Amino acid sequence: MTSATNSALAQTNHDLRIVLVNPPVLAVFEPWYDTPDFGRVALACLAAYLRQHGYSNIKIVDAKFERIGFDKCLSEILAFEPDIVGYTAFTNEIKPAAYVAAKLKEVKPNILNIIGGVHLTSIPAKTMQEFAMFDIGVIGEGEDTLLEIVRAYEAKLPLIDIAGTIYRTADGGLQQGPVRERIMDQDSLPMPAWDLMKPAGTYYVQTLRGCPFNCLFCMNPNGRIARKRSVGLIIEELEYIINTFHPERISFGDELFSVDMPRTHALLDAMIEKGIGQKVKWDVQTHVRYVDAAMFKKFRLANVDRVEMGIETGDEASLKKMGKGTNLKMIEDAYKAARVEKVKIGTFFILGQPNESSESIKNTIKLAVKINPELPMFGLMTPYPGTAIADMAAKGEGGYKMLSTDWDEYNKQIGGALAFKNISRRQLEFYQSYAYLMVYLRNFRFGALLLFLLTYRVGIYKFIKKVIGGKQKMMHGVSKPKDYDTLTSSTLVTEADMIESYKAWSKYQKESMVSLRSKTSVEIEEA
Ligand code: B12
Ligand code: SF4
Repeated sequence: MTSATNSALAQTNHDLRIVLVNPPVLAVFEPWYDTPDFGRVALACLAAYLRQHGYSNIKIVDAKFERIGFDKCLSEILAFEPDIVGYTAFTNEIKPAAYVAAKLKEVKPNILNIIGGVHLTSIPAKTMQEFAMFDIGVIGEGEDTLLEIVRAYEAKLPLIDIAGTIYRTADGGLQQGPVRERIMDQDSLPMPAWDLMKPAGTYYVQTLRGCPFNCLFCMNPNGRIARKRSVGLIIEELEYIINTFHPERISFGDELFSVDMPRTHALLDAMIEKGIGQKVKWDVQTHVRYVDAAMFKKFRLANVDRVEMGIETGDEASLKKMGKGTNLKMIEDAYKAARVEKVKIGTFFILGQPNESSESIKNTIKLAVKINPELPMFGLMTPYPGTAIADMAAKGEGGYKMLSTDWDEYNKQIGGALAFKNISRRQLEFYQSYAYLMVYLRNFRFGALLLFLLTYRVGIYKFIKKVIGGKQKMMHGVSKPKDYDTLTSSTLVTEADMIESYKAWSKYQKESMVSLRSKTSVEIEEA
């Protein structure tokens, strides 16, 4: 944008009306995700940034958190009379987002529909082709890009050439703007606008963006440089949330909470000093490489409720190929250290690793039983676009066969997107249930098993129905709005597109960090 445009914009009133939307769910499969007691961080971050730049007519409609369906979501958006509506979507949320956007266009064709979030980021051109109701897409980190779109829209400038966007050209084609550099100085961003959401039971707080690893199943949306907020600002956000909303829990949403261990010690010291852990339950997700005896001791002193780590598999050969930078010894050492300090642990495992066999799954279950996490989680491999797994599945490598690019099927617990050559889908689903049972039963945790069954009863019922019924599709039998399938038909994405999306995202990932690597003096952890 030119300086002339910028000064013209500085004089405007910023009376644009903007709604930011987390779309409703089609059906409740996993109550924790589908009827969450927490709002979507991305929307709070974007709203805060717009507000910091003078746009105060903003409404957040977080349909999942507010537990509202499509009709209510639409009426809430329309009641605000927006000029611009922005949608966020993971892959399993893109069709519901597209449905809301299409319905809005039917009644208000002039509303500008913007789509952002990890799905659009991972496969931008195809998403825009597949879903014509989106006018423009935002690739990657959204704050600056959204602000530039809003400013250009307000100034009635064509929405072209803005870095980090994919937009429609006058002749009906698609064009990508220049690559948007990532925001190195995360302290320059305002605190998420939590005040624009209803008070929640749980708050996800982000202390950094990025992760140095390169797991086959993850697109690592924030890039391989961990960009951190400073301890003072994090404490400020924690205290604000606790004192204003009195939540039950704060979950740190970082990919790797303790990736910078000295900084983590400093943060935990500050939390201990302020007694944060006495005021609220809190948990983190991190990586076995970045925890040790001293760290767990500090976690205990800070009164952590649970430390969660992605273990993924108990098979050494699979671990080696995964790109996570771990091995069995590292995993077992981390869990021993946690046990010494009596810190509760949660673990994520993924069944369906490349060339997975009954043998390698048994290794995973054996490890899970041995480390006996308080909260075990076993997902099924899902070929999210932009990942090496999707690339392999599309090429028929790794023992995979792609079943579907119907994004509604892209759920890690019971989705039906992938088939496996060495092992049938039903066998895999059987192992998934068996794994949960083994962890609880072999460790004589009968009460915990009962609690688990009660908590996840809806998902378990749907899962059993699907397995017994022999249905591969998760969405089988789910009732949808009657025009849902027509408005969100999703047949356009092919295996070749998935291969291309992996290539394109790997390239974008690198380019969005080129100058950060040379500019920053902040220490960078590379795997
Ligand atoms: C924390 C987290 C969660 C939390 C969310 C908590 C919350 N309140 O938001 C929980 C645990 C609930 C969760 C659940 C799931 N998650 Co999750 N999650 C993450 C994680 C670690 C961080 C996400 C985050 O909040 N980032 C911080 C915000 C600020 O970043 P952001 O969301 O990317 O938003 C920025 C940009 O994307 C963009 N943007 C986003 N939306 C929009 C909208 C507009 C209009 C614009 C302009 C820009 C824009 O701007 C934002 C600010 O820069 C990511 C990994 C990661 N590093 O991102 C995985 C990740 C997003 N999750 C993933 C998945 C798969 C899931 C599940 C589907 C798992 C499952 N059950 O199958 C569920 C979905 C639940 C649901 N349907 O609601 C995948 C998504 C892959 C994909 N292609 O979909 C990721 C990438 C992890 C991975 N390893 O693959 N998740
Ligand atoms: S450790 Fe792996 S799964 Fe976790 S955020 Fe990093 S790359 Fe993704």
